[in-house]
Formats: sequence, structure tokens, C-alpha cells
Amino acid sequence: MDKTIRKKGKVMEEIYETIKKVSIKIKDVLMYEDTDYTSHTNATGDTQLALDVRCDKLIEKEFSKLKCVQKIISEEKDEALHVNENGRYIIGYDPLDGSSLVDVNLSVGSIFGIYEGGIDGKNLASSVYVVFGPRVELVIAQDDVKLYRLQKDGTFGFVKNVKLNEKGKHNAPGGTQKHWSSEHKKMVDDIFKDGYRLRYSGGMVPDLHQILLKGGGLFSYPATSDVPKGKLRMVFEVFPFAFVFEKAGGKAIDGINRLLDRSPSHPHDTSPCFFGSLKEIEKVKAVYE
Ligand code: FDP
Repeated sequence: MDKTIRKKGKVMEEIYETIKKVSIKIKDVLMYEDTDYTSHTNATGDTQLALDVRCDKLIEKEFSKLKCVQKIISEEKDEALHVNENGRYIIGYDPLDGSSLVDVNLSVGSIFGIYEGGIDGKNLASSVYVVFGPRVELVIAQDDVKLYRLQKDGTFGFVKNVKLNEKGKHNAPGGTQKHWSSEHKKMVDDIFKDGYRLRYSGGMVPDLHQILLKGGGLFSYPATSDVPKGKLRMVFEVFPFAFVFEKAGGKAIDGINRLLDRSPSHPHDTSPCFFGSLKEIEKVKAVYE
């Protein structure tokens, strides 16, 4: 094997090991620490939980130790944090996605996009997400998509490769319904009329994880009259999951264009997004194009 490929593989392993290590720490924080809100808002205007800040700090601490990391950009920070000028990768991450579900004890997650050469969709080298539910599961998308689960001995055991079917059975329609466009509403109604079942918890990580592991379906967070550019953030949420869905054999679009062809002008920019298996994305395109 080529020396550079071998080196790249080793460096990626180091990043994955760091995410595994920090995930175990986040699990403990989620289990036992207080779930109160702070008096601060993040760059997108969400009120931060003490847990958001704790998880962000834990990730910052671990990634700051890695030579291969040039900078980290967190959903919870206004500015990027420079780590090592000569580092190869930029890590864009959401330390605790779906944190509004913490107080009702539903699943939440952490999302990591590993970028090489800037935070454009096309520069994603790999992406990882972690689901904190009854169990802790971790998904790594690089050349393919692999599912791991935290075991009793504190290590993540490989479970299986994840592949989407051409057509799924589940529909996860995000956004406030009274702000949907009439076309979007009709599309969602038609999908339900086709026999799809509703699966939506309000946490992007568990909702997309469910669609992936149940073989397919559609998750959408469209442009609405209250959030005309969508709610979900490209660098920390949308691109990493677009990468996972494509590597699993599905597609991810903003309604018209491939999400991974998008370039944010600011790290906290949002985009409408649709993730699904091939048949469902065809349905979206038929409405939006
Ligand atoms: P949250 O506000 O709880 O952090 O990232 C934002 C997010 O959660 C996603 O996890 C989730 O899919 C979405 O917002 C839910 O938004 P709606 O409540 O508008 O459906």
C-alpha cells in the first residue's frame, strides 16, 4: 500500500479513537450531570444547556491534543479554535445535537465532520456520529458505513456495515407544519398515502440513525416561512449526514442540488435538507425541481 494512504489511515484511526474516548465521557456526563439551561445562547441563537457546554469542552480538550487537527469548529462556539497550523484536518462538530430532548430523556447525539482543505461539502474526508440512547452506538462513514456499539468492557465493538435499501418505509418530516409550503405539505401527505410510517423524535441523530438502520425512508427539514434557509447547520449536521447517506447508498439534497456540492459562506450557515434512499429522493426532486 502507498505510504501516504497508510499514513492517512493511521491519522484517521487516531481521530476515531479520540471520538470513541470522548463519547464514553459524554455518556457519563449525560447520565449524571445537571440538565439546566445556561444564560448563554450559541451562534445560532439557541439557549445552551450546561451539558452542551460540558460536552463541547470535553471534545475541545481531546482534539486539542492531536497533531493532525488544524482547527476545530463547534456548533457551540462563535469562532473556530486553532489547534495546529500544520494539521491536516478541520473538525466541524455538534457536541450535543438534539439537546432539547435531554430533559425528556430521549436519545441525543454528537456529530463530527472531518474536513480536509476547508469546510465545503466536497472536502469531507470522513464523518462520524454517536447516538446516546439506551445504548451508545457510533457510526463511521469513510469508504463505507460501519456501525459500532459500546460494550461492557468499554470498547466499541463492530456490529455491521450499514447499507440502505432502494426504498424505505419510514418518513421523518421536520419543521413546524404551519410554516411548510403547500408543495411540501402535499409531498409529505403523498408519502404517507404511499404507506410510509411516521418516525420523528425531534433529534436529528436518532431520527436519521433509525432511517439508516431500518433500511431507508426520508428525513426532511425543508425551507419554511419561519426558517427560509432551513434550520440545520451545514458544517456540523447536514454535510456529515449527507456523507453518511451517500456512502450507505442513499442520497442527500437541498431539494434540488446535492448537499455535498454546497459551500457555506459562514461556518454556522444552514440549509434545507432531505436525506433518504433513492426512491424517496426521487419523490422530493419531482416536487422541488
Ligand atoms: P435541537 O433543536 O433539539 O438541537 O439541531 C437541531 C435539532 O435539535 C435537530 O436535532 C432536530 O432534528 C431539529 O433541531 C428539530 O427541530 P424541530 O423541533 O423544528 O422539528
